[in-house]
Amino acid sequence: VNVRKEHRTGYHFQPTKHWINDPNGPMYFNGVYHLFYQYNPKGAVWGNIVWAHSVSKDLINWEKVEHAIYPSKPFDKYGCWSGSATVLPGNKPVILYTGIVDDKNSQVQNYAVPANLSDPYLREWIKPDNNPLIVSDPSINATFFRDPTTAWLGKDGHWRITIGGRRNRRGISYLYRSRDFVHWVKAKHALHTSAGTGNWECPDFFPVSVSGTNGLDTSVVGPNVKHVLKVSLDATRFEYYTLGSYEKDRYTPDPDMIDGWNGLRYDYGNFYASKSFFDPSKNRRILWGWANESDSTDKDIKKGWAGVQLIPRTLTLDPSGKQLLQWPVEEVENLRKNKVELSNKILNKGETVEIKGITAAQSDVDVTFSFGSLDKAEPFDPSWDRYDAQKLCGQKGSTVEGGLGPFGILTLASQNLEEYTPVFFRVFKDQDKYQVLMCSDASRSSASVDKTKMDDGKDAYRPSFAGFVNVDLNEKKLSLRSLIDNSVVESFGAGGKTCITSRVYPALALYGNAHLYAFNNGSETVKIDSLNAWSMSKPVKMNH
Ligand code: DQQ
Repeated sequence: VNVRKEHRTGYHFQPTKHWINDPNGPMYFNGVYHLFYQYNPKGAVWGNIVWAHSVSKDLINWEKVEHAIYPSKPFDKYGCWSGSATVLPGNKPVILYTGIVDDKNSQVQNYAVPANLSDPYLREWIKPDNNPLIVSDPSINATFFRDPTTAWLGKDGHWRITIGGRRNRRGISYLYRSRDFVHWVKAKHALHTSAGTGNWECPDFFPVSVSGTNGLDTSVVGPNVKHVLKVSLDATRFEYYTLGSYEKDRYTPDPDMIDGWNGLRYDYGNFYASKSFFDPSKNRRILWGWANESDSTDKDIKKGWAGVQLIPRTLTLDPSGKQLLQWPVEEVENLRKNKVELSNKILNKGETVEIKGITAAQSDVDVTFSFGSLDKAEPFDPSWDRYDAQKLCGQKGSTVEGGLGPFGILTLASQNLEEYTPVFFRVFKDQDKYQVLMCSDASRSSASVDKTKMDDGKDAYRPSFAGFVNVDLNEKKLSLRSLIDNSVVESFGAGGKTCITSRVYPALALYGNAHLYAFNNGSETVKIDSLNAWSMSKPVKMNH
């Protein structure tokens, strides 16, 4: 394969070539982080799926090792799909994954264990002969029965896992219990279900602390704990999560949670099949998500690769208890160099200021904007769909003048702004409160001839991704951090309350030709209180 370098990332995880999708079985074991992922060893399209495997000491520098799990037995002959790792007492890792057993995509759950626990990289994995561990019963549609989670241990000494599926249009998270991790019995009740959501892929279920920012081991329960259930919606390719309580092996979302399409999302952009794990070395919960390409399959094949893993994020509960916060793991900051700073810079309506001195194509930008008043916020039209931020951003883009906002940054911009991906805020007044819209708008991200059509004739996928930010504006400030990496723009609004990832394919703003600007197109003057930006080095080890 002749791999095209253009648009490959500098510091995001990707193999040297071919297709990747879901992160699988992330874990920390004896000083080493393990990332497995869905991989096609034969091409840049989905298929022939194996678990590729990379190891790291810091979540940023990765070393490739042998594929951990690949089709070889009747119970996984047609594919080794997603799953999770659990470190059992006695420090023994075990992987649960979905095996495809026929050409109809019938699914069973299997396990694999390291061949040699004293190998620090756990290169070789064994699939014992008592697989499969779990087969579907007649109440389950075997083609929608996949992606087992990390197991948690109940006070009764029994392990639990949940597995995604659906019954008609109802999304389901099946619950299984086991005393010995080998014999699994389906519980009478599912962990949770929700009508009308369609098939649930890659469920993730874990506790978060209500009294601090430490992450919790997956088995922790108690009064200071809330639970999170995240599901990936097969039908729309986005994920949503709820916060709730877990009792008697049932999960109940809190009353104010939206349990469906309009639910909270980890990321309002290109982010799917995510999975979290507890990192005991730093007492944190870490979230991994996959970002697919936003280009045609033809283009993926031509460039010889498709898909990246996003920068792992630390996950904590917002002090309000109403949502999660995400922030790039601190280790990514070790890649920062050539810091540039700006402070107290006024941006009047229509002003754009260039942030010079960094390699804008591969950078980390952290900025706080302030404004003197909220009075100019535009009224929020009651006819707008409160749950369709993306539609609103499509209408009210970065060039559409406003009152308070749009203001933000123009990432991956060409010198004369023929192309750019703006990440910005726009504040609306909605009766007695404010609505803060955050956008990451790919619609002008590429000046190439195919900007409206992809080369297979389909409309280019250049969405105006957006989400609302549930933030208190009392201090009249809004902060934004973006990790920019050639074809990735990963943004964190208001300290990680709202996150949006875009995949974009600039034609001009490549490498040294990419620029970064801050802008304001609202009539209210805004100030860059402080801006710090860095060029990002390439990790030393990324030898995939
Ligand atoms: N990808 C895997 C499945 C999972 C889906 C197959 C989600 O196990 O449901 O590659 O992207």
